[in-house]
Amino acid sequence: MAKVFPKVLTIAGSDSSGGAGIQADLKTFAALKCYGMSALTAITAQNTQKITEIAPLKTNLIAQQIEIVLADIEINAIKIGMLFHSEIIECVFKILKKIPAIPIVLDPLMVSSTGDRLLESSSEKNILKLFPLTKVVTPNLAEASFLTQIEIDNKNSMLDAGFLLIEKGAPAVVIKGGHLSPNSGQGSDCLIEKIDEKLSVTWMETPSISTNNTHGSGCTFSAAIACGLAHSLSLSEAVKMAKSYVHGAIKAASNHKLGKGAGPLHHFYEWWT
Ligand code: PXL
Repeated sequence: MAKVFPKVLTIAGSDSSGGAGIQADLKTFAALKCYGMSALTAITAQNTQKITEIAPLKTNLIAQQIEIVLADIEINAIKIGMLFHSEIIECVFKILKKIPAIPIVLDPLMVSSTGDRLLESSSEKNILKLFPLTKVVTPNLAEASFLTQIEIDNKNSMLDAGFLLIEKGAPAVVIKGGHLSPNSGQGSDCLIEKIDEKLSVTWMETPSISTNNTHGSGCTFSAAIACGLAHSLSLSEAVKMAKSYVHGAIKAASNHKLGKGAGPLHHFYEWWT
């Protein structure tokens, strides 16, 4: 009998250097045994050192990419990455609100590690509009802090920010605590889920890796969660699987260093050594 793979769509920007954005998402989908599809929101010209140009696509073209795929293919999960401005947020919102059954993972990214804006500053708060449509939102500390206006400098303030993001409409949130305690040797991520009106908190620790080959790790993490959900894992299982995959891909990246700046992850570390 023909084997059916879960099908996952990413709505995100293109990274010409292949480490982040749509390229990271599609590699992650393939590595985690999902059939990947993409709706491009913007094109960036970049390498491992810098971004020189960002061009958003017309919203009409973005809408058509998503709608034509949805009209034809049964999709098991959606990942949302770079949206760049409010009109794109609005366009994606209008389409996705019509398909409440498909789990959506939202990476609310705002600024790249090179300091370039992936979401215009005037549009940052508008990303909140998408929260109620999602299964989980995956901010880093800076994004969680910006969206809640809470200064996050320890695990308690990380939790406060997570609770507030749930109040703001997300059914669940994973805050990526990467830079919270750089000397502890541990990375602490926190999953907060609203289950039957109660909040459940799960802390997940991983030994931190000293490396700058982390370009696209946030994209890869949210894409991997979408794959877990598409494979019918529970949210906490999907997040744990995604953490373990990203950890392995960062660890293996040093054997495949490319570029002069922040290198990409090794998405296929389980196959190519
Ligand atoms: O890693 C965040 C990110 C997401 N999407 C695109 C990017 C980047 C970072 O550079 O270029 C398209």
